[in-house]
Amino acid sequence: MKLSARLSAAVGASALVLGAFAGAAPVASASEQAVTPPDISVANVKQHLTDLQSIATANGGNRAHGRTGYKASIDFVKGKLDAAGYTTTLQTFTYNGATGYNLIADWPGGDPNQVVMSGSHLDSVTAGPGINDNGSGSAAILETALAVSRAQFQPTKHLRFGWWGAEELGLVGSKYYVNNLPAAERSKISGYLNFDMIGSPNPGYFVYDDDPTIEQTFKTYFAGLGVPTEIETEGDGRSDHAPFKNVGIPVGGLFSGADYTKTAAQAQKWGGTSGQAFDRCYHSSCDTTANINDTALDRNADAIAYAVWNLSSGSTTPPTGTVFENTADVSVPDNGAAVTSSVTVSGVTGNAPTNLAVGVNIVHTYIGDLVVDLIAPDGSVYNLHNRTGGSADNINQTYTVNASSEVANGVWKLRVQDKASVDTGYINSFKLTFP
Ligand code: DTR
Ligand code: ZN
Ligand code: ZN
Repeated sequence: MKLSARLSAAVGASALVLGAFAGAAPVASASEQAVTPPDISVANVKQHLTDLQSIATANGGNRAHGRTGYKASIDFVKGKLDAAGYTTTLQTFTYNGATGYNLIADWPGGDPNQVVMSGSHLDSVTAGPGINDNGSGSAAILETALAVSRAQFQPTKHLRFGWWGAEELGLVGSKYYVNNLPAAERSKISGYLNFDMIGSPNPGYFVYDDDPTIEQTFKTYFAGLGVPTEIETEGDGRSDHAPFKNVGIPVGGLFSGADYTKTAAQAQKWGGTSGQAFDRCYHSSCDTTANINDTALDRNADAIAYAVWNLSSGSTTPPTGTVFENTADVSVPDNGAAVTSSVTVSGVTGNAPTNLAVGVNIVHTYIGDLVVDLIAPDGSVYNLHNRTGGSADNINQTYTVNASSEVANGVWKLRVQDKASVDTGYINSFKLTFP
């Protein structure tokens, strides 16, 4: 169970809640409409990729952990950030007998107790230069950071960027960073945005389905472009957002696909080639500057800037709130028995409030199949969803429940039952916020 201040969803179709925190977040006021960041020049991002390619070429063909090409990559990124006014920190660790490096860059200013962090792994595999995996994410957040400097952007929240080492060996650098971050510092990170492979040559447009506010921010951006997105469901644990998520920090991110094959339906909505991998050069020597789709890189880089600007702006004073959350996935049997996800509430005096915020995140391909109930510690049932929504995907919503007749402390359950055949899904998270 986790207690932490968290971003919470209340994002309208056109407006954005700018980084509201725990509790039933206020609906965006007129003054909190989305802010428009500067355009991120894809030419600048591609120039960074060309420079990373040159570094790999000059260092044995790769930028892998423990090789000279990785340290040269770190020095390249650090030099640009130092020149742009960032406070940079080089964090070293040892893995497989070699020194690894994380680069952390803080943009001076903003509330140090509300940190919006963006990160990408900078290392490649030994087989090649790693331009899409993950020069693309590294270069895009680098150019976003430089755009912040050029604009002398002064958001409400503090901006931090990270470039991770040894991701390819098991998220080693990002794990080291999170594991060595004191709990008090972790709780200051209001969101971590991860970008790993965002320029795939046969691209998809995938949005991480973790923190609802971050997810909706990206969806709002792509909706504005008229570009459909899909939920990135196979990424859990597959990149550097995992160590942050595992300690309760809200996470999100973008992904354009790796070695999985693009379906005909996906080619219909995104173009490209069905029956072919999103990136045929994944972890291969051909992952060079020729292995990039400029449109995907451009769109994703601009989406990063949109999220950084919007999640760090706004004057919303985070309301207090105590969060109890269970993020363990619980599979929902197709047309089968009900399943539950539980949280144990403790330390809350008296009864639950009239506005108990119940955060529900269910990944499912036909929410009209579902009955969703909140079960109080005494067994009282509060129905949240009763087979509405038809063929829509996923329930990602915060319900406000008048639970004032219930004693707050005890085991609360989210009960989900799929009552029709074919479509399936799982409980992704269940969260109670006591204002
Ligand atoms: N593990 C990443 C590539 C990767 C594979 N699936 C996902 C999902 C979400 C983000 C990244 C990935 C790597 O090879 O670096
Ligand atoms: Zn990789
Ligand atoms: Zn990667």
